[in-house]
Amino acid sequence: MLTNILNAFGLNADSTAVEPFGSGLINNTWKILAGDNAYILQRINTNVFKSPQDIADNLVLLQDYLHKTAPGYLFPAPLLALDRQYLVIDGDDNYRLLPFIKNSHTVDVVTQSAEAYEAAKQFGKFSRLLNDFDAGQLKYTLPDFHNLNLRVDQFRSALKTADAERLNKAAIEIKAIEEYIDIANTYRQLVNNREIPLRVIHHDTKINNVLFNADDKGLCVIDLDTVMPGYYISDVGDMMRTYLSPANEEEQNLAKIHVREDHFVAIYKGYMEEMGEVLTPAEKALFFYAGKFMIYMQAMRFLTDHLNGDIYYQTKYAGHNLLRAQNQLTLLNKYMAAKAKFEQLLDNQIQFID
Ligand code: ADP
Ligand code: GN1
Ligand code: MG
Repeated sequence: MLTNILNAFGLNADSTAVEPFGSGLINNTWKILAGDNAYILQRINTNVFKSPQDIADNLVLLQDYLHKTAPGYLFPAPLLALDRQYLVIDGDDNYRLLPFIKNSHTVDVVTQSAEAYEAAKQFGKFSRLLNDFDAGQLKYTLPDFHNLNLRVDQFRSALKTADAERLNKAAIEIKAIEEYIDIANTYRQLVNNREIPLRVIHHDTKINNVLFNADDKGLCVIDLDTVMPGYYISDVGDMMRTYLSPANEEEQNLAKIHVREDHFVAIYKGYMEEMGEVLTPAEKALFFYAGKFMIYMQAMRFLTDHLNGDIYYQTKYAGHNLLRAQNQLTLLNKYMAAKAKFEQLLDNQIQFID
């Protein structure tokens, strides 16, 4: 089925091995083995990314810049097809090919604080190396992706159109989202604060978007579709969301969700080693808020998708998105309860605002 696509990238489909790969929720990914070479082939989800060409254009700009300013940096950008385009288009489907980074692996759940440290360092390094790149040159591949105000609007619209059964099942979670609305009010203020600049932000820093080497050291960041201008709280917050708990967003036994405080310190250290000199004091004060912001937004997005009839995230069973929302709200509660402990572990050097 992928024969024409592989051929368009100059690979002989008859002598390649193709297997589905990874556990992403958005794109379809295959690992391709062709002799001694390995590749990642991806079909971009165009329900989500309406203009895959914008992604390709952004990556070319970043690749050229990094090539000049940080030549040794590992940046897994797409490869050209035989027609010298980055995308192979087949009807509505858009495909791209990347080099498979040799001897790399991803993990779906953080099992030790060293992984959180390594990943935070990789995401921090990415933004630091691009600190002098004019983020305004980048296209918004997903307009309003982490615009919490808009996510609140989408949630409220879903409340109006959801069917009664889905609404009833989600009554407790809907109430919880409303009770935490202050998190969205803080966001409303920070977008008007000139000390909180737009930077080049990855926007999807979950742990399986970092490649590790055989010694479990961070190699590079991947999944660059959502690289665009944004606030640093997006990246730090998604790390809190996905590295602190030993059980991830798929966990159905909510008792397994808890916050590992040493992992918070690991994220802080790894990220700040790279970005500490770059962030403004106003940004640094938001380091804890970052986690609230992202966990809350993700809970809201899963709940909205549940109310909308599971149209966005891939689901495996009835009620999957509702369960994910419950999971994220549980994490949010535990995260908020750990604030004083986090400050103490950082020797009270920094007062985090709410
Ligand atoms: P999604 O947007 O669906 O999450 P990703 O770009 O993150 O897609 O790719 C899914 C998985 O494929 C990753 O988590 C990783 O395991 C693997 N992967 C992606 N790109 C590479 C690469 N260049 N080298 C090695 N593995 C990769
Ligand atoms: C999606 O692409 P993937 O699977 O890494 C989503 C993120 C969510 C995440 C939740 C474009 O990420 O925003 O945080 O699922 N990406 C998009 O697992 O919506
Ligand atoms: Mg991914």
